[in-house]
Amino acid sequence: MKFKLPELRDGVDAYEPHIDAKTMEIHHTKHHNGYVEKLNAALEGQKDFESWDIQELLKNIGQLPKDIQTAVRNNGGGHYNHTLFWAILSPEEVKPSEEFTKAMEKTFGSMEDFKKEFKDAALKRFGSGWAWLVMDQGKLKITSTPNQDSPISQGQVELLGLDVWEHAYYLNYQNRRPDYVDAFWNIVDWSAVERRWQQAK
Ligand code: MN3
Repeated sequence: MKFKLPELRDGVDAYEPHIDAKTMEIHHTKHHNGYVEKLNAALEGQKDFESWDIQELLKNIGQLPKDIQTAVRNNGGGHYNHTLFWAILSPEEVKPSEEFTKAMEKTFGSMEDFKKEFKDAALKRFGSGWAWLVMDQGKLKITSTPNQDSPISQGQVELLGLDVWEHAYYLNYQNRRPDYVDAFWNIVDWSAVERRWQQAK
């Protein structure tokens, strides 16, 4: 399968001032595109895996030839994680439904508690990686991964992810990762998160 860079739903400047247009442009056309190109290069000539989609590849990294496993983990993960990240962003926050809010409150206490715990996961991730809200064995859970590792490779379903690589925020926020995490909530499309939750339940 030849993988392609997906379009941004709302364009590069839709998330100002929370994520600036320049960061979005570089993040999408350079970083994400780089993952797509390197993933395709790693899979070049791998006839046995031609029909595999990105989820199948990341769920079964161990079945791939040893010499391409790292490339698929990093670049396939990069492609998959960023595709999800763009899909849960909105120019303005789309509020969660009552049903989803209740499920979140049952697990985390309140949406504020959830945000606190999520921020903690995002700040404790040393170096590059991601903070996640996932479904794990049918339950809502906060987790984080290093580099471009994806929860899908651990059998979890990603509902919401935040890229905490410096390339995701450094132009605007420099070392202030906490401010970037706080700003993120202004542009989360909870309806997209909730659709993933409904499918994963
Ligand atoms: Mn990134």
